Amino acid sequence: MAYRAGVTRVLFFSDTHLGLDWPARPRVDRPRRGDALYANAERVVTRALAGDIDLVIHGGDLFHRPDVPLWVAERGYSLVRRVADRGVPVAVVPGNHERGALPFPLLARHPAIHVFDRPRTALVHARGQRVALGGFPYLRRVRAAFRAQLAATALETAEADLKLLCAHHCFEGARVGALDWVFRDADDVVRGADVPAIAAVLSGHVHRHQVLTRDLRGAPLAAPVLFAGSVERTSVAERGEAKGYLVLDFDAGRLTRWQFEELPTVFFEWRRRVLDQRCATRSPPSAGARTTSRAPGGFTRSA
Ligand SMILES: [Mn+2]
Repeated sequence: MAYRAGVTRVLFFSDTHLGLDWPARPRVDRPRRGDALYANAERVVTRALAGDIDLVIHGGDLFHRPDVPLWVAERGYSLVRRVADRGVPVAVVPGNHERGALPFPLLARHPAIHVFDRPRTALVHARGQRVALGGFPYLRRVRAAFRAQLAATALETAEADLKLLCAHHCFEGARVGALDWVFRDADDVVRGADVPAIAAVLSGHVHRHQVLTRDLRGAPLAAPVLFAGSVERTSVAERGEAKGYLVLDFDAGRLTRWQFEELPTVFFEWRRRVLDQRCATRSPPSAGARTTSRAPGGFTRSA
């Protein structure tokens, strides 16, 4: 994408799920989805440092669990700090897999890292523009609470040239799964009518990349709701989905251009090799490989 002066360029990614299938000392020698998730998160960070990105937002589920081991937290935060250390502000929304609170929060402390650990608005400067980033952590039954949470961020009344809401929730009309499930009116789905009139809503949680511009009755949303999707497949339900991240251009407080940049995915190669390995042995280990029993001969890692 050609770069134009005066435009604020935002890189948005989410659902990196660091820690999923990422054992420190694997008992079974097989490809790990954890390595694939980390590799793609690192590709996104490399892209963020290309020089044209003014601001980076992570839409949540940075980590797969609220209690990841320290080494996983250190690797994840070091990716985020790599961006912040270059003076590019980063905002992170705690997701449902983090139970609304990032692990080892002190590791995220950095003047250029903004964590929505409670409803708040962070003001950052990018290319002479005042950018207001509002957000609040994932919470259950958001539908009834959304307007109050949004008000508590004070995003809508902030003095800024560009306003973005960072979220980790389902929004009305979002679709997931091979059967194209549509989120409608459950208590964990945000109403289309509650979307505020700002430049854009950037949300994690929904692992399929998509952009919503209308509610389920066809009425235009007050702002586009963009999902970057997960950086790699986390389950077979995501088959058929391209994986990647979004590069968004904002001009005069409005979204003027968005581009989905695709990442390589090795999920099906991983799955084929795991199934091959299971077929090659008469007593296969469990898929999670978290068993206490010894792996059968030939499976134990020698190094
Ligand atoms: Mn997720």
